[in-house]
Amino acid sequence: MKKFPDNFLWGAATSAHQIEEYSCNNWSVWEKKNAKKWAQSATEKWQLWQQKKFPEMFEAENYISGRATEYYTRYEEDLDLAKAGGHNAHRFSIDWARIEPRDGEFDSKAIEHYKNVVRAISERNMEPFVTLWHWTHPLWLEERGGVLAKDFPEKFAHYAHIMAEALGESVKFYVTLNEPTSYIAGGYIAGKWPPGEKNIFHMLQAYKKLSSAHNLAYDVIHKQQENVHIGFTNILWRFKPSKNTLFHRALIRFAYYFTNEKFLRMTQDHNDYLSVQYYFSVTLSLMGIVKEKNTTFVTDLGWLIDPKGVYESIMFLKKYNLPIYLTEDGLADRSDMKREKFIRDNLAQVQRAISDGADVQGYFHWSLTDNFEWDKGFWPQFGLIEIDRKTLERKQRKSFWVYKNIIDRNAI
Ligand code: IFM
Repeated sequence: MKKFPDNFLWGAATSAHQIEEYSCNNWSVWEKKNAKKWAQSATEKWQLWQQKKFPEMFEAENYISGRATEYYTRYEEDLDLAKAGGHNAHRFSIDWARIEPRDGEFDSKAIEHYKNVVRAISERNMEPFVTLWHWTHPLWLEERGGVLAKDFPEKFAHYAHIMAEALGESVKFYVTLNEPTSYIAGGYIAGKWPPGEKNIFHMLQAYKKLSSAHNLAYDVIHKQQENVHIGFTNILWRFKPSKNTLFHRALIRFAYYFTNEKFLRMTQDHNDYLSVQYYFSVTLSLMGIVKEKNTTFVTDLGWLIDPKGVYESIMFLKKYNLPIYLTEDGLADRSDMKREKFIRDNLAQVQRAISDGADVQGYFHWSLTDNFEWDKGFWPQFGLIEIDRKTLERKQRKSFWVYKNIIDRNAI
């Protein structure tokens, strides 16, 4: 058995829009606008084996978050389950749109709600990891340009200040922004996420706005509390060239810079810890990402399972000499046939990185329960806990207990 460090944080990660019922933000509007189109284009998007296995992808309803998992009202039940799974930490996010539904107007009931969530986490002896922006913001802000709005950084920092003040000393870990580069790619390059653009100029502006928002919020929260740990979560990609030419290698370097590095550089000196969110490796050709032909080592979404990327991602961050947390790690695997091995293999890579000197201090599985997977809707199921879509009944998957066992031993 290989031990993890003492006081290692073990938990699961979630995000507001993916589990809370009846959100009203930039994403809820976006999904309503696109649900039909996504259902109709499922044949082009997904391979035959996926279409057969997950016919819900052809229904518009699949793409509407709606009542989600009713976490907003059932959070205590889910936190009890996390506790029963041995978790000593829990990552969740606050929906800014609930907190500031109109510009400058803060909803005291919503603030109180999230204070109660933090209290409920702490009462169960779990460390709250609070994300302030997990891709959703208020509609009034989206109408002004979303992350490109002139005052986005200031507005975000003000909201961060309000929340940090309300939550006080009960929160020691903040995530300002979740995977800003995924949002930038989805919203300004691929055009499949809000605001649905394909505009390189706006993409570059989004890097600027989001990094300023992070840096400002970092300063504002630290002014209030010295001893909190603040960072952003970073999606890290593993790229492989389709051919071994100089040109292909340069292409990989270019892609690596924009996905894994640029945001990190733009927020240097404004991070108390660094984060790894690694989901897959991809092969890049001059035409873009090569469609994965392998159907064995892939998740239900067709994402290639490649644990080496966990080690590489951690080692890439090691040079910054900051604590590292895996703030998300998971897979869509409805039948739960692959999750156990996935967790063990990935944690073995974490161990390897620790042995090689990386200061990894925690791991959050994505996700605690099945949830709403953005433009893919409900069919991809990432949960340690399965949710029956009709009754919303929660049921631990086998991997839930495997993960518990690892946590109990603090070892694999
Ligand atoms: O569901 C998402 C999450 O919101 C951000 N990271 C990746 C997950 C899986 O796609």
